[in-house]
Amino acid sequence: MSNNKTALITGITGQDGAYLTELLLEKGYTVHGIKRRASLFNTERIDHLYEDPHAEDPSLFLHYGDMTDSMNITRIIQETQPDEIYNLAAMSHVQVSFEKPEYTANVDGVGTLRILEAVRLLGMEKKTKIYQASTSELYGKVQEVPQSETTPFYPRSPYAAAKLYGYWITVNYREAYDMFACNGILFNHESPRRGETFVTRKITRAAAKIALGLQNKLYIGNMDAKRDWGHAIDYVEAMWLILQQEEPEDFVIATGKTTSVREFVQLSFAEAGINVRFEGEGVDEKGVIDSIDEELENLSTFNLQPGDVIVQVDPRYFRPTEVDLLIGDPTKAKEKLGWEPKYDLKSLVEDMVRSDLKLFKKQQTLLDNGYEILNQAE
Ligand code: NDP
Ligand code: GDR
Repeated sequence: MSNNKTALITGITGQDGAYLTELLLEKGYTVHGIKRRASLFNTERIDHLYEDPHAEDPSLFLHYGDMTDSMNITRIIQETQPDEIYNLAAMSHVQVSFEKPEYTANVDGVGTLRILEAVRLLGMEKKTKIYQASTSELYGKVQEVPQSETTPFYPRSPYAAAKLYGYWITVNYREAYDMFACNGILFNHESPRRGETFVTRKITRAAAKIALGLQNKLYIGNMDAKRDWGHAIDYVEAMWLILQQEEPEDFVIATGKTTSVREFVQLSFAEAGINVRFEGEGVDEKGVIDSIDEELENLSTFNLQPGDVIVQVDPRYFRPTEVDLLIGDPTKAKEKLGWEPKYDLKSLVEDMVRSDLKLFKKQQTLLDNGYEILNQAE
């Protein structure tokens, strides 16, 4: 049932864009999304939601666009007349931002300004509410824990520095032009739809592939880093709640618990049936098979046995400046938004590993039947 509200989502093809689209369609919104032109299809995460534009009364529409193109963004906002804009588009990979700093600043920083300024230019300040995808990366070098809405920022990457601009320009437009523009300061959130090069998904994919005998080792970076990991399904609900408030405000969204990358590796492999213990230190640290669940023993084409190394540190994945410890304080969100996450770390890991096992079982079936599979980047 339509609720007569229209939302525009930038970054609709990403992890959060896909879950948010599902949520808004369920709530009866008409949803418009901006996708980038690519030489290959890039709408895999939302294909199950897409309706033929020729169908009767469709509620999801996609528009070609780019955060670096002001005129394109302004035209799409004018044409779609959204009640709510969710600005999720970003070059969102912290390590890649060290390699593409200027582009990251343009998309993640100035891109936010382009949205705000388009709304102002079109005289839609009183009509359109804006959600800005801010991040726990803003806290960077630890100033205090847990991190709340009042904790000082100290960005540690070109990504975080660009997002810092996005955060403050959102606050500035809210104060200068009385716009309903809010920052959600979201801590890491993951899911089976998480991009394959973020650490959690890289780990759950490796755990699944190793358990199925499709891979024999996971190469990883800094396992001492600690993150406050939640499930994207819970976090997109918070985005929506932030725009349903009487007053525009900024909110920290987090679980309040932190876990090291090393522990995430152990939990994920255990979920796939392999118990891992760690030996050695620093770059010499290794994850060794402690035991393998009985039903897995015959599965490995690499004939992996207890004592074999399956996790190895590769300094290639170290960052020039690292964020060591993130742990969020979601008190304000709980009190004002009534937000409460439904997933904990255990159910998140279960969801991701089971989904990757399913995915790679499909691939295994193809391989067993003589079909070649294109290798994806690890
Ligand atoms: P993803 O990387 O999965 O998705 C990013 C989206 O932005 C994709 O749709 C991508 O398109 C799009 N995009 C990238 N560059 C451009 C561009 N130049 N013009 C238009 N679109 C572009 O990120 P998530 O879904 O995980 O995150 C959503 C937002 O939330 C991001 O802004 C991220 O920085 C922020 N964030 C994420 C957190 C997390 O833990 N996931 C935590 C806190 C903040 P394409 O599919 O074509 O690449
Ligand atoms: P992050 O997520 O940088 O927190 O940004 P990521 O999963 O990339 O890294 C988390 C931590 O794991 C360490 N790490 C590795 N990271 C990757 N990607 N690959 C590895 O092999 C690896 N080994 C160890 C990292 O050094 C880091 O400490 C994510 C993104 O979604 C941002 O867009 C978002 O703003 C923040 O979360 C909150």
